Amino acid sequence: MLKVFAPALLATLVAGHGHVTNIVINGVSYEGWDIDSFPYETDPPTVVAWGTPNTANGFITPDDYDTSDIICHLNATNAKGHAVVAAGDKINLQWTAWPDTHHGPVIDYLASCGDSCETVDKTTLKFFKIDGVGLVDDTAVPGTWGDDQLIANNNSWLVEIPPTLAPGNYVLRHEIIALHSAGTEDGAQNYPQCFNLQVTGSGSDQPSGVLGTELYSPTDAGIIVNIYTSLSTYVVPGPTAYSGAVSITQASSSITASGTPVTGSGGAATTSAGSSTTSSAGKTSSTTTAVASTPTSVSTTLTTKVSTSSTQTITSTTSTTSAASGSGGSTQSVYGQCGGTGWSGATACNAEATCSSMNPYYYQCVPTAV
Ligand SMILES: [Cu+2]
Repeated sequence: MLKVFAPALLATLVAGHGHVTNIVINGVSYEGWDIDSFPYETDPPTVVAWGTPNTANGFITPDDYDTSDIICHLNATNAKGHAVVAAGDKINLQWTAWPDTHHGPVIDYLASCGDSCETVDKTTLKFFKIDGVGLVDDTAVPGTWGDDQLIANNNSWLVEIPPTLAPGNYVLRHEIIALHSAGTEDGAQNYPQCFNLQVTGSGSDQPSGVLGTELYSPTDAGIIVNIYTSLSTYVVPGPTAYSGAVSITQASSSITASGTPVTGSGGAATTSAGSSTTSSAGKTSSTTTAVASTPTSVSTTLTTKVSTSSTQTITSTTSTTSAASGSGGSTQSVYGQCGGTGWSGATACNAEATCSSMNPYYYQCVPTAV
Protein backbone atom coordinates (compact mmCIF):
# COMPACT_ATOMS: atom_id res chain seq x y z
CA MET A 1 0.00 0.00 0.00
CA LEU A 2 2.78 2.36 0.92
CA LYS A 3 4.43 1.76 -2.43
CA VAL A 4 1.33 2.92 -4.16
CA PHE A 5 0.71 5.81 -1.87
CA ALA A 6 4.04 7.57 -2.21
CA PRO A 7 3.96 8.04 -6.01
CA ALA A 8 0.36 9.12 -5.79
CA LEU A 9 1.37 11.87 -3.43
CA LEU A 10 4.09 13.00 -5.79
CA ALA A 11 1.67 13.04 -8.65
CA THR A 12 -0.61 15.30 -6.65
CA LEU A 13 2.17 17.84 -6.54
CA VAL A 14 2.19 18.18 -10.29
CA ALA A 15 -1.47 18.95 -10.09
CA GLY A 16 -3.06 16.55 -12.46
CA HIS A 17 -3.88 13.04 -13.21
CA GLY A 18 -4.53 12.02 -16.72
CA HIS A 19 -5.12 12.53 -20.38
CA VAL A 20 -6.21 10.57 -23.43
CA THR A 21 -3.34 8.89 -25.22
CA ASN A 22 -5.23 7.64 -28.29
CA ILE A 23 -8.68 6.95 -29.64
CA VAL A 24 -9.81 3.79 -31.39
CA ILE A 25 -12.45 3.68 -34.11
CA ASN A 26 -13.35 0.25 -35.48
CA GLY A 27 -9.94 -1.10 -34.51
CA VAL A 28 -8.02 1.83 -35.96
CA SER A 29 -6.04 3.75 -33.38
CA TYR A 30 -5.40 7.46 -33.78
CA GLU A 31 -2.66 9.02 -31.72
CA GLY A 32 -3.67 11.64 -29.19
CA TRP A 33 -1.82 14.74 -28.06
CA ASP A 34 1.35 13.58 -26.35
CA ILE A 35 1.78 16.05 -23.50
CA ASP A 36 5.23 14.70 -22.76
CA SER A 37 6.73 15.65 -26.09
CA PHE A 38 4.46 17.63 -28.43
CA PRO A 39 4.40 20.82 -26.33
CA TYR A 40 8.19 21.00 -26.65
CA GLU A 41 8.23 20.62 -30.42
CA THR A 42 8.09 23.57 -32.75
CA ASP A 43 6.17 21.56 -35.33
CA PRO A 44 4.37 18.73 -33.54
CA PRO A 45 2.88 15.92 -35.61
CA THR A 46 -0.59 16.19 -37.07
CA VAL A 47 -2.99 14.32 -34.81
CA VAL A 48 -6.75 14.24 -34.40
CA ALA A 49 -6.52 15.57 -30.84
CA TRP A 50 -6.48 19.21 -29.90
CA GLY A 51 -3.14 20.49 -28.67
CA THR A 52 -2.47 21.87 -25.23
CA PRO A 53 0.63 22.99 -23.35
CA ASN A 54 -0.75 21.03 -20.40
CA THR A 55 2.51 19.25 -19.68
CA ALA A 56 1.57 18.99 -16.01
CA ASN A 57 -1.30 16.62 -16.82
CA GLY A 58 -3.50 19.15 -15.10
CA PHE A 59 -7.13 20.14 -14.95
CA ILE A 60 -9.40 23.12 -15.27
CA THR A 61 -11.07 24.46 -12.13
CA PRO A 62 -14.58 25.90 -11.72
CA ASP A 63 -13.11 29.38 -11.40
CA ASP A 64 -12.17 29.03 -15.07
CA TYR A 65 -15.51 27.76 -16.35
CA ASP A 66 -16.09 31.13 -17.99
CA THR A 67 -12.75 31.09 -19.80
CA SER A 68 -11.89 29.36 -23.06
CA ASP A 69 -9.72 26.87 -21.17
CA ILE A 70 -12.81 24.89 -20.22
CA ILE A 71 -13.59 24.23 -23.89
CA CYS A 72 -10.76 21.87 -24.86
CA HIS A 73 -8.32 22.26 -21.94
CA LEU A 74 -5.57 24.74 -21.15
CA ASN A 75 -4.78 27.11 -24.05
CA ALA A 76 -6.01 24.43 -26.43
CA THR A 77 -5.35 24.76 -30.14
CA ASN A 78 -7.20 23.06 -32.98
CA ALA A 79 -6.24 19.56 -33.96
CA LYS A 80 -4.55 19.68 -37.36
CA GLY A 81 -6.31 16.58 -38.64
CA HIS A 82 -9.43 14.55 -38.10
CA ALA A 83 -10.72 11.01 -38.07
CA VAL A 84 -13.63 9.78 -40.16
CA VAL A 85 -16.37 7.95 -38.29
CA ALA A 86 -19.84 6.80 -39.30
CA ALA A 87 -22.82 7.88 -37.25
CA GLY A 88 -23.68 4.87 -35.09
CA ASP A 89 -20.06 3.82 -34.72
CA LYS A 90 -18.38 3.75 -31.35
CA ILE A 91 -15.20 5.51 -30.31
CA ASN A 92 -12.96 4.19 -27.56
CA LEU A 93 -10.97 6.83 -25.73
CA GLN A 94 -7.89 5.48 -24.01
CA TRP A 95 -6.73 7.31 -20.89
CA THR A 96 -3.54 7.04 -18.94
CA ALA A 97 -4.03 5.15 -15.67
CA TRP A 98 -6.78 6.99 -13.86
CA PRO A 99 -6.46 7.17 -10.06
CA ASP A 100 -9.25 5.41 -8.20
CA THR A 101 -9.39 8.23 -5.68
CA HIS A 102 -10.82 10.48 -8.38
CA HIS A 103 -14.52 9.78 -8.51
CA GLY A 104 -16.84 11.61 -10.84
CA PRO A 105 -18.81 11.69 -14.06
CA VAL A 106 -17.61 10.94 -17.57
CA ILE A 107 -19.28 13.18 -20.13
CA ASP A 108 -19.17 13.47 -23.92
CA TYR A 109 -20.30 16.27 -26.17
CA LEU A 110 -20.22 17.04 -29.86
CA ALA A 111 -20.19 20.45 -31.54
CA SER A 112 -20.58 21.14 -35.22
CA CYS A 113 -17.59 22.92 -36.76
CA GLY A 114 -19.10 23.90 -40.08
CA ASP A 115 -16.48 23.77 -42.82
CA SER A 116 -13.53 22.65 -40.75
CA CYS A 117 -12.72 21.67 -37.21
CA GLU A 118 -9.09 22.36 -38.03
CA THR A 119 -9.74 26.07 -38.33
CA VAL A 120 -12.92 26.69 -36.36
CA ASP A 121 -12.83 29.26 -33.56
CA LYS A 122 -13.33 27.18 -30.42
CA THR A 123 -15.19 29.99 -28.69
CA THR A 124 -18.00 29.64 -31.26
CA LEU A 125 -18.50 25.89 -30.81
CA LYS A 126 -21.88 24.89 -29.40
CA PHE A 127 -21.79 21.58 -27.58
CA PHE A 128 -24.58 19.08 -27.14
CA LYS A 129 -24.28 16.17 -24.76
CA ILE A 130 -24.23 12.64 -26.17
CA ASP A 131 -23.23 10.77 -23.04
CA GLY A 132 -23.07 11.46 -19.32
CA VAL A 133 -22.52 8.84 -16.66
CA GLY A 134 -22.40 10.10 -13.09
CA LEU A 135 -23.22 8.20 -9.93
CA VAL A 136 -23.90 4.62 -10.94
CA ASP A 137 -24.21 2.99 -7.54
CA ASP A 138 -24.19 4.59 -4.10
CA THR A 139 -24.52 1.57 -1.87
CA ALA A 140 -21.09 2.24 -0.44
CA VAL A 141 -19.89 5.82 -0.04
CA PRO A 142 -18.35 7.44 -2.08
CA GLY A 143 -20.13 5.26 -4.61
CA THR A 144 -19.34 3.90 -8.02
CA TRP A 145 -19.04 6.59 -10.65
CA GLY A 146 -18.63 6.88 -14.38
CA ASP A 147 -14.89 7.14 -14.02
CA ASP A 148 -14.81 4.00 -11.88
CA GLN A 149 -16.37 2.23 -14.85
CA LEU A 150 -13.71 3.84 -17.01
CA ILE A 151 -10.97 2.40 -14.79
CA ALA A 152 -12.62 -1.02 -14.86
CA ASN A 153 -12.76 -0.74 -18.63
CA ASN A 154 -9.00 -0.72 -19.09
CA ASN A 155 -8.89 3.02 -18.34
CA SER A 156 -10.88 3.67 -21.48
CA TRP A 157 -14.31 4.95 -22.37
CA LEU A 158 -16.60 3.90 -25.17
CA VAL A 159 -19.02 6.41 -26.67
CA GLU A 160 -21.36 6.03 -29.59
CA ILE A 161 -21.83 8.69 -32.23
CA PRO A 162 -25.62 9.06 -32.39
CA PRO A 163 -26.98 7.31 -35.52
CA THR A 164 -29.45 10.13 -36.12
CA LEU A 165 -26.78 12.81 -36.34
CA ALA A 166 -26.40 14.72 -39.61
CA PRO A 167 -23.10 14.13 -41.37
CA GLY A 168 -20.48 16.82 -41.00
CA ASN A 169 -17.47 17.96 -39.07
CA TYR A 170 -17.67 17.79 -35.30
CA VAL A 171 -15.47 18.32 -32.30
CA LEU A 172 -15.83 15.53 -29.78
CA ARG A 173 -15.40 16.96 -26.30
CA HIS A 174 -14.72 14.14 -23.84
CA GLU A 175 -14.38 14.91 -20.16
CA ILE A 176 -13.90 13.49 -16.70
CA ILE A 177 -14.87 15.67 -13.77
CA ALA A 178 -13.10 14.55 -10.61
CA LEU A 179 -15.13 15.30 -7.49
CA HIS A 180 -12.88 14.08 -4.67
CA SER A 181 -12.37 17.66 -3.52
CA ALA A 182 -15.67 19.06 -4.75
CA GLY A 183 -17.19 19.50 -1.32
CA THR A 184 -16.00 23.07 -1.37
CA GLU A 185 -16.34 25.65 -4.08
CA ASP A 186 -13.71 25.51 -6.82
CA GLY A 187 -12.74 22.01 -5.71
CA ALA A 188 -13.91 20.08 -8.76
CA GLN A 189 -11.36 19.14 -11.42
CA ASN A 190 -12.32 19.11 -15.09
CA TYR A 191 -10.22 17.12 -17.53
CA PRO A 192 -11.62 17.98 -20.98
CA GLN A 193 -10.10 16.51 -24.15
CA CYS A 194 -11.11 17.34 -27.72
CA PHE A 195 -10.88 15.44 -31.00
CA ASN A 196 -11.82 16.29 -34.55
CA LEU A 197 -14.25 14.01 -36.34
CA GLN A 198 -15.79 13.89 -39.76
CA VAL A 199 -19.08 12.08 -39.23
CA THR A 200 -20.60 10.28 -42.20
CA GLY A 201 -24.06 8.82 -42.50
CA SER A 202 -27.60 9.60 -43.46
CA GLY A 203 -28.93 11.19 -40.29
CA SER A 204 -30.41 14.64 -40.34
CA ASP A 205 -30.38 15.88 -36.75
CA GLN A 206 -28.55 19.09 -36.04
CA PRO A 207 -28.91 19.37 -32.28
CA SER A 208 -28.63 22.75 -30.66
CA GLY A 209 -25.88 23.22 -28.14
CA VAL A 210 -24.29 25.65 -25.76
CA LEU A 211 -20.97 27.43 -25.79
CA GLY A 212 -18.17 25.74 -23.90
CA THR A 213 -17.96 28.68 -21.55
CA GLU A 214 -21.63 28.20 -20.68
CA LEU A 215 -21.58 24.47 -20.01
CA TYR A 216 -21.10 24.73 -16.28
CA SER A 217 -21.37 27.07 -13.36
CA PRO A 218 -19.13 26.75 -10.30
CA THR A 219 -22.30 26.48 -8.24
CA ASP A 220 -23.98 23.68 -10.20
CA ALA A 221 -25.36 20.92 -8.00
CA GLY A 222 -23.14 18.42 -9.77
CA ILE A 223 -20.04 20.56 -9.33
CA ILE A 224 -20.22 21.46 -5.64
CA VAL A 225 -20.97 18.13 -4.06
CA ASN A 226 -19.66 16.15 -1.13
CA ILE A 227 -19.31 12.63 -2.46
CA TYR A 228 -18.30 11.30 0.95
CA THR A 229 -21.87 11.47 2.15
CA SER A 230 -24.63 9.25 0.90
CA LEU A 231 -26.15 10.86 -2.17
CA SER A 232 -29.66 9.90 -3.16
CA THR A 233 -29.28 11.53 -6.53
CA TYR A 234 -26.54 13.11 -8.55
CA VAL A 235 -27.24 15.39 -11.47
CA VAL A 236 -24.63 15.13 -14.19
CA PRO A 237 -23.54 18.72 -14.93
CA GLY A 238 -24.09 20.41 -18.24
CA PRO A 239 -27.08 20.73 -20.53
CA THR A 240 -29.70 18.04 -20.98
CA ALA A 241 -28.51 15.24 -23.25
CA TYR A 242 -29.48 15.28 -26.92
CA SER A 243 -32.56 13.12 -27.43
CA GLY A 244 -30.73 10.93 -29.96
CA ALA A 245 -27.95 10.08 -27.52
CA VAL A 246 -27.39 6.36 -27.12
CA SER A 247 -26.54 4.73 -23.82
CA ILE A 248 -24.18 1.81 -24.27
CA THR A 249 -22.36 -0.80 -22.26
CA GLN A 250 -18.70 -0.11 -21.72
CA ALA A 251 -16.21 -2.30 -23.55
CA SER A 252 -12.69 -1.76 -24.75
CA SER A 253 -11.53 -1.93 -28.33
CA SER A 254 -8.79 -4.02 -29.81
CA ILE A 255 -6.35 -2.20 -32.06
CA THR A 256 -5.76 -3.72 -35.48
CA ALA A 257 -4.19 -0.78 -37.30
CA SER A 258 -2.91 2.70 -36.74
CA GLY A 259 -4.76 5.52 -38.43
CA THR A 260 -3.39 8.55 -40.21
CA PRO A 261 -5.30 11.75 -39.54
CA VAL A 262 -7.13 13.20 -42.53
CA THR A 263 -6.31 16.77 -43.33
CA GLY A 264 -8.31 19.18 -45.41
CA SER A 265 -11.91 18.50 -46.26
CA GLY A 266 -13.32 15.23 -47.42
CA GLY A 267 -11.54 12.02 -48.09
CA ALA A 268 -11.61 8.77 -46.24
CA ALA A 269 -9.29 7.85 -43.46
CA THR A 270 -6.17 6.15 -44.52
CA THR A 271 -4.98 3.42 -42.30
CA SER A 272 -1.59 1.91 -42.27
CA ALA A 273 -2.08 -1.72 -41.56
CA GLY A 274 0.46 -1.91 -38.88
CA SER A 275 1.24 -3.75 -35.78
CA SER A 276 -1.70 -5.62 -34.45
CA THR A 277 -1.17 -4.55 -30.91
CA THR A 278 -4.03 -5.12 -28.64
CA SER A 279 -4.03 -2.49 -25.98
CA SER A 280 -6.83 -4.03 -24.08
CA ALA A 281 -6.18 -7.68 -24.70
CA GLY A 282 -9.66 -7.90 -26.07
CA LYS A 283 -10.99 -7.67 -22.61
CA THR A 284 -14.51 -6.53 -22.24
CA SER A 285 -16.08 -5.56 -19.02
CA SER A 286 -19.69 -5.97 -18.27
CA THR A 287 -20.27 -2.73 -16.52
CA THR A 288 -23.42 -0.96 -17.45
CA THR A 289 -23.67 2.67 -18.20
CA ALA A 290 -26.38 4.58 -16.53
CA VAL A 291 -28.73 6.51 -18.70
CA ALA A 292 -27.65 10.08 -18.95
CA SER A 293 -29.60 11.92 -16.37
CA THR A 294 -31.71 14.73 -17.60
CA PRO A 295 -31.43 17.73 -15.37
CA THR A 296 -34.32 20.05 -15.28
CA SER A 297 -33.27 23.46 -14.20
CA VAL A 298 -31.91 22.94 -10.76
CA SER A 299 -32.14 26.09 -8.77
CA THR A 300 -28.94 26.57 -6.93
CA THR A 301 -28.35 29.42 -4.61
CA LEU A 302 -26.06 31.71 -6.41
CA THR A 303 -23.44 32.81 -4.04
CA THR A 304 -21.75 35.68 -5.67
CA LYS A 305 -18.14 34.87 -5.84
CA VAL A 306 -15.98 37.65 -7.03
CA SER A 307 -13.02 36.17 -8.69
CA THR A 308 -10.53 38.92 -9.00
CA SER A 309 -8.47 37.15 -11.56
CA SER A 310 -10.24 34.53 -13.55
CA THR A 311 -7.13 33.41 -15.34
CA GLN A 312 -4.87 33.22 -12.34
CA THR A 313 -1.94 33.98 -14.55
CA ILE A 314 0.72 35.73 -12.64
CA THR A 315 3.26 37.13 -14.94
CA SER A 316 6.59 36.77 -13.37
CA THR A 317 9.19 37.44 -15.93
CA THR A 318 12.51 36.39 -14.68
CA SER A 319 15.72 37.69 -16.06
CA THR A 320 17.79 34.74 -15.10
CA THR A 321 19.74 33.14 -17.85
CA SER A 322 21.26 30.31 -15.93
CA ALA A 323 20.69 26.59 -15.83
CA ALA A 324 20.38 24.76 -19.04
CA SER A 325 17.07 23.01 -19.32
CA GLY A 326 16.15 19.61 -20.59
CA SER A 327 14.75 21.14 -23.70
CA GLY A 328 17.76 23.08 -24.62
CA GLY A 329 19.69 26.22 -23.93
CA SER A 330 19.41 28.97 -21.40
CA THR A 331 16.01 30.04 -22.61
CA GLN A 332 12.92 27.93 -22.77
CA SER A 333 10.80 27.61 -25.90
CA VAL A 334 7.13 28.40 -26.14
CA TYR A 335 4.99 26.15 -23.92
CA GLY A 336 8.01 24.75 -22.17
CA GLN A 337 8.37 24.77 -18.41
CA CYS A 338 10.21 27.74 -16.95
CA GLY A 339 9.83 27.38 -13.23
CA GLY A 340 8.00 25.93 -10.29
CA THR A 341 8.87 23.93 -7.22
CA GLY A 342 11.68 21.55 -7.97
CA TRP A 343 12.40 22.97 -11.41
CA SER A 344 16.08 23.34 -12.18
CA GLY A 345 15.89 24.10 -15.89
CA ALA A 346 15.76 27.36 -17.76
CA THR A 347 13.72 30.08 -16.12
CA ALA A 348 13.78 32.53 -19.02
CA CYS A 349 11.69 32.22 -22.15
CA ASN A 350 12.66 32.87 -25.72
CA ALA A 351 11.73 36.10 -27.49
CA GLU A 352 8.19 35.05 -28.32
CA ALA A 353 7.15 33.97 -24.87
CA THR A 354 6.73 35.11 -21.29
CA CYS A 355 7.17 32.96 -18.22
CA SER A 356 3.90 32.67 -16.33
CA SER A 357 2.94 30.84 -13.20
CA MET A 358 0.26 28.23 -13.84
CA ASN A 359 0.51 27.05 -10.24
CA PRO A 360 3.30 26.94 -7.65
CA TYR A 361 4.66 23.79 -9.23
CA TYR A 362 4.55 24.74 -12.84
CA TYR A 363 5.59 27.90 -14.67
CA GLN A 364 5.24 27.94 -18.40
CA CYS A 365 6.46 29.99 -21.37
CA VAL A 366 3.26 31.28 -22.87
CA PRO A 367 3.23 33.13 -26.21
CA THR A 368 3.59 36.83 -25.58
CA ALA A 369 1.20 37.73 -28.38
CA VAL A 370 -1.62 35.85 -26.72
CU1 LIG B 1 -5.28 14.17 -9.30
